[in-house]
Amino acid sequence: MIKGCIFDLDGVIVDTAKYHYLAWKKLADELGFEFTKSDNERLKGVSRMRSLDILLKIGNKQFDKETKLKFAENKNKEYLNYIMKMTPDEILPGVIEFLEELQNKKIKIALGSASKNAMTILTQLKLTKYFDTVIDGTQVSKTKPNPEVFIKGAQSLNLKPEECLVFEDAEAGIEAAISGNFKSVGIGSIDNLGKANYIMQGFDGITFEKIVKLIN
Ligand code: B16
Ligand code: MG
Repeated sequence: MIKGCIFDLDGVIVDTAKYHYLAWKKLADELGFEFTKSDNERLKGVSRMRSLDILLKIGNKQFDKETKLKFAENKNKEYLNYIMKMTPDEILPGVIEFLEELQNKKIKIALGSASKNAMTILTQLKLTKYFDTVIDGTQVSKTKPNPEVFIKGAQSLNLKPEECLVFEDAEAGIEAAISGNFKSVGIGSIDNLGKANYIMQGFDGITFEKIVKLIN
């Protein structure tokens, strides 16, 4: 029986990928190489430092650790300029209705995100009141596909993994859910999320009750 839901943030609750793209692109421009929107797909769900490594590989550039930390810090400052201008209008369609349905049904709610900015984003979107617990990039040492973020989420909700449903838009996130023994819903395409128990385009028009029936 599902007693809790664990949500990824970027690509599930809000599209912050477009701001990550603009901030990483600024760094690529400064370093003199092209970074496309299709390249940006490879950074979804990936931690900040791992994202930087992928970006530098695309540009065929190498730097020492200290320089890389400075690049990541500058990118994050640029990213936060966008994040601080976000409003609740940017919450993806159907998300609030879905969270309210969960609250009404006494289903526990967790966030499980790789982002170190997750609390800032939830605050900007006025969503903190819905979450019983928030596990973010500041609390995990192993990134998805390792299930650590979801396992910590379930533990914090006092639930077993098999009692939780994970919502994820990244392939690594679905893999993390499966390896942690969670049921999962993929938000996006069957091409990369085919291993999820159920796949949908978003929360618009969908209910928790319907999903539970479909995955059982
Ligand atoms: P930050 P998620 C992820 O969020 C993003 O998809 C990914 O592109 C980003 O690099 C990562 O957070 C770290 O973000 O730089 O804010 O710590 O999908 O796990 O909610
Ligand atoms: Mg995501």
